[in-house]
Amino acid sequence: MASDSAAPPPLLSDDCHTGVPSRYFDQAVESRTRLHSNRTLPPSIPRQQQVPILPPDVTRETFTTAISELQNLLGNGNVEVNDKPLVDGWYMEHPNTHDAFHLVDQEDLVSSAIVYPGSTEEVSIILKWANQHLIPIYPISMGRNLGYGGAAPRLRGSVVVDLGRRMNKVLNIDGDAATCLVEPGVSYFKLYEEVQKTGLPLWIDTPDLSGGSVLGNCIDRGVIMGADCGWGKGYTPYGDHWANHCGMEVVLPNGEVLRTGMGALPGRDDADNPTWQAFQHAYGPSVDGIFSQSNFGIVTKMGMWLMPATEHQSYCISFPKDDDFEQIVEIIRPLALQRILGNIPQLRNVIQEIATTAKPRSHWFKEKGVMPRELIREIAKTLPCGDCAWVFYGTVYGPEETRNRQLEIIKKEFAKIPGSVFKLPQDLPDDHYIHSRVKINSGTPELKELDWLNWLPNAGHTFFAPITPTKGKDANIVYDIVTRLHHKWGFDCFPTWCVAGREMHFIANVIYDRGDPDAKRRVNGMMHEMIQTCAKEGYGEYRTHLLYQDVVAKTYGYGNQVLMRFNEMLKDTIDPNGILAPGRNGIWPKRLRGRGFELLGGDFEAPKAGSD
Ligand code: EUG
Repeated sequence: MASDSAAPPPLLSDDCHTGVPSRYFDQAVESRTRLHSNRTLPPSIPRQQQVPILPPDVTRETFTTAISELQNLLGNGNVEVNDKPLVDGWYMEHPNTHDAFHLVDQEDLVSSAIVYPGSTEEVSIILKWANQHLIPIYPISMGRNLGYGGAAPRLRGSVVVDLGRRMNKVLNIDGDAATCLVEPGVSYFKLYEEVQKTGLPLWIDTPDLSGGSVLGNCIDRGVIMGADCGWGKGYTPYGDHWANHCGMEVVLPNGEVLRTGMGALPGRDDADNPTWQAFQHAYGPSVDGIFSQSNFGIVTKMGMWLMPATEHQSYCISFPKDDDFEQIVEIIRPLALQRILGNIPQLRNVIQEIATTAKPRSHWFKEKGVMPRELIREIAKTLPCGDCAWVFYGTVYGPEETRNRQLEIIKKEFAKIPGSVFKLPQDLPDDHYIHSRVKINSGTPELKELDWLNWLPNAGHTFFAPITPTKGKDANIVYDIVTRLHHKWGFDCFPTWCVAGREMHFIANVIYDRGDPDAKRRVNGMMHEMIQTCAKEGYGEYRTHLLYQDVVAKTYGYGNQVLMRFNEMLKDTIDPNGILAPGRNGIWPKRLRGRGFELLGGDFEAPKAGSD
C-alpha cells in the first residue's frame, strides 16, 4: 500500500479506500511534494532480520502451514506475507506492514503477515483460525493511527487483519434520523463524499486530518478494535465521537457475532433493528465501552450520528503574554460549560502559527537546540498573528442572531485579557491556518494539519496527550512539566489544548527526525519521563503510542491495579487463548503475561523478538 513512486496519489474514485477524493487531489500532491522535499532517508532500506518476523511461540514451520491454510480459506490474494522492504510512505500512502512513524528500529514493530477479510463471516473465520494455531492477530481499520503506532501490531509478528481494504462501505445513511452505519474502511473523506452524493443537509465530524477510519477513530476514543484515526476528536458540536456513536457489530474472539444496543433485537424478518442507530442505551449492561481501547472484539460495523447542517462563524483570538495562559483557561471554562463555545475549540501555542506556514524549521533557525522563545517572538511579529503567545480558535453555530449574541459574550469575556485581539477569517490572508479550521469546524475534510510535519527532515511524530481539568492551575502544572521536559530532552514544544468542557485534552505534538537514532532515543526517554511526572501529579493520558501503553495503563493503578486485574479477568474469559491484539492498551492475555513482552520503561527497551 505504501508507495514511494512519483505516480499520483491514489483517488477514492479509483476504488482505493485509502485514497483522496478528486476535489482534494491538488492539496494532496502539494502536501506530498513538500514533505518529500525535506527527506534525506531513502524510501526504504534492506531488511536486516530474517523475514517474516514470527510471533512468539510459533515456529517457522507452524507459521508456514498456518498461512497456507489461511490462504485456502480466504483466497491467495487476501493473505500477504510481510517479507518485503518496509516503506514508510506518507499520510495518504501509508504502509500496513509496520509503524511508519517508528520510534524504535523500523523493523521492530512489524507484522508477520496481513490478511484482508471481505465480510464479517470472514472475520469470524480468521478468529477461529487464529485460535486453532495460537497465532496472535491485530485488527486495523485502515492503519492510519499515525503517531500512536500506525498499522503496527503491539506484539511483533502478529498477523495484521486489515479490515478496511475489502470492508469499506457506507452501509446506510438515514437522512431523516441523521445517522449512518459504516464499515471499518470508511474514511472521513469517504463518508463526506457519500453524504454529499445524497444531497442531504448533513455534516460529518472529522478530526484534524480526514484520511482516518470513522469507525477506528471512534473506538480508539478517538479502539480497538481496528484502531485508527485521523487524529483525536472532531471539532463540531458532535466532536466527541464516542458519545455520538450508536450501535456496533462485534466479532468476539471465538468468532461469534454480537450486536450492541438495540441491534441485539432482530428487526422484522431478521432485518437490522429499526432503532439500532437511534438509541444508545437499550437494555441490560452497556457493553459498548469494553470494545473501545481494548482487545475484546473486532468491530465490523458502527453507527454514527450525523449533524444537521447549520450556519457557522469561526474566529480566533490571540493573547500577548505566555503568562496569560491561566486566565485564558479560567475564561474558557464557564463559556464551555454554558455551551456558548459551540464546539471543541483549540487553544494553540504561537509556535504552531510558525509550524503551520509549512516552512521547515531550518528556514528560520539553523541550530540544533530548542528554538528560543525570543526567536519565536521575532518570527511571530512577521506573521498575521503578530507578537503573541497563544491563539484560540473557535466556531459558533446557528442562526445569525444566536451567533452574534454568542460572539458578543465571547469577545467581552476574553477582552478581560489586556492586548487580546479578536479576528474573523476575512481579516486573515487566504493561506492562513484559520481557513482550515473553518472547514474542520464545519465538518469538511482537510489535509492542512500535515504542514507542521515539514518542521524537520524525515519528520515523524507522536503525541503526548494528558487530560487536565479545564482549570488554570491544573493546566499550568501539566504545561510546565511538558515544556520543561521538552527543554531537557532537546525538542521544540508544540502545545495544543482541545477543550471538551470540564476537561481539556492537552496535545503535545512531538516531532522528530526518523533518520536520527539519537533523536528517537530521546523521544522515548522524554515520553517516559512525561508520563511518570504527570502521573505523580494526577494527570493521565487518554491514549498513547503502542510503545507506552503498558506504562500508561500502570499509571491507572488505583486500588492495587484493580482496573487492570479486572480487564485481565475479562480478557482471559473472552479470549482464553490470548489471540486478539495481545498487549493493546496494556492488556495482556494470561498466556503472554509476565514473560517480558511488557514495555515498562526505565531504560528504554525495544520490543522483544518472536521465537525462531
Ligand atoms: C490532535 C488531537 C488529538 C490527538 C492527536 C492530535 C490534534 C493535533 C484530541 O486528540 O490525540 C493538532
